[in-house]
Amino acid sequence: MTYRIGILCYPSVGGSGILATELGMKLADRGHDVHFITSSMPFRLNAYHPNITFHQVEINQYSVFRYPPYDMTLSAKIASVIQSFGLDVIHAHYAVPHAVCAALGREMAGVKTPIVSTLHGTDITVLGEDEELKPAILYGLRQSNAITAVSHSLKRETEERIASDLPIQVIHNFIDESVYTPQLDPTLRERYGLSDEDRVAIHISNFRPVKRVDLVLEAFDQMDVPNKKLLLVGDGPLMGAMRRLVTEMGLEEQVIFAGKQEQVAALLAISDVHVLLSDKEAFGLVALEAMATGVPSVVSDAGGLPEVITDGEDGFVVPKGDASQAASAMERLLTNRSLRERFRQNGLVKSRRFASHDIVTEYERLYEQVVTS
Ligand code: GMT
Repeated sequence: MTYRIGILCYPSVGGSGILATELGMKLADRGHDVHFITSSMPFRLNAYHPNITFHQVEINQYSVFRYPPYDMTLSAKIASVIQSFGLDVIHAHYAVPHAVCAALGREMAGVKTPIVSTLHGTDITVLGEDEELKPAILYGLRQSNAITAVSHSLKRETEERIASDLPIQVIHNFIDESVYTPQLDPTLRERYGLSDEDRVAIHISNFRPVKRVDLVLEAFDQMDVPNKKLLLVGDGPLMGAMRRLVTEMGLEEQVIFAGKQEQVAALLAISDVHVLLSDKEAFGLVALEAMATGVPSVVSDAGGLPEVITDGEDGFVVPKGDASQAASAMERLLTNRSLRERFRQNGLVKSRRFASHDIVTEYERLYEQVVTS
């Protein structure tokens, strides 16, 4: 059975946008008719697909509005797509604003199109702390016909923070295994000025405070590893502060800022260890990307990260905020080739648990359940 599916997500760079876009593309490959309803073209949606339609939400910039009415415009767009294309299901990524807009859109269209809402983390772990927003989150979730969370940790946190009776199903994130493979581009290390002797740690994020790039630098600084290098990939609000910190710490020769990159698989493949020491992380898609690329991770024990990385098997899980434990875990991996190789092999096997085929099938089953009930 194939369906007409509307997908709402943040189209810009970020795990939830990547996941929603990859899911849409895989569903389209399986014959579903997929409609992305977003503010701009999702960044990974770069190839034409006959089963995919992109509906752009154009925000009215009328100067009388102090705040452009994005949520309202998105809801109206959802209503118009429901009416024009007869959607069978709407998949909202994030409770706020997307699940709420899905509910408003279906109400405006005067239909009962089922809504599947996927929680990705920050809507619960950050926005959920704001008492003023809680009713909106709860409304979006109560209006949903099915709710999924990307980790058991996020499911627990949603029950604790928002409401304990919400029927949440855990569907872990997946990666496109044709993209994340241990394929080395032999010229790439050289292009970043890296020699064969260099031991390379990599961190990839949006440089927001929650990612604790400062702690990554502190741990890297503490490590006693000859020829150590740190590749920092991404950009975001703390970039300027992190550049200054690198200078203050005298690490200019060892830290390479690679900037925002859309295809990170090749950069992961030239690295020896991946590091992610976030204070909050519902899943940590990048740790899975590293694992599938054959790079062991050192991660904090935040949120869902321990569901992705198994301590002592395919990486190390260290306490949140602890730079010295992170430093010694990175040091162990960077100085011990056989340990690295063992973790790499374990990780490659484990990453198959997050294979796109199985996880897309779980979403398909959920669509069938909400459409037929
Ligand atoms: O981590 C971010 O700041 C971006 C955010 C997003 O919207 O992509 O990531 C969240 O969703 C990802 C996909 O499910 C998860 O892998 C990230 O762990 C989650 N981020 C946080 O919980 C902080």
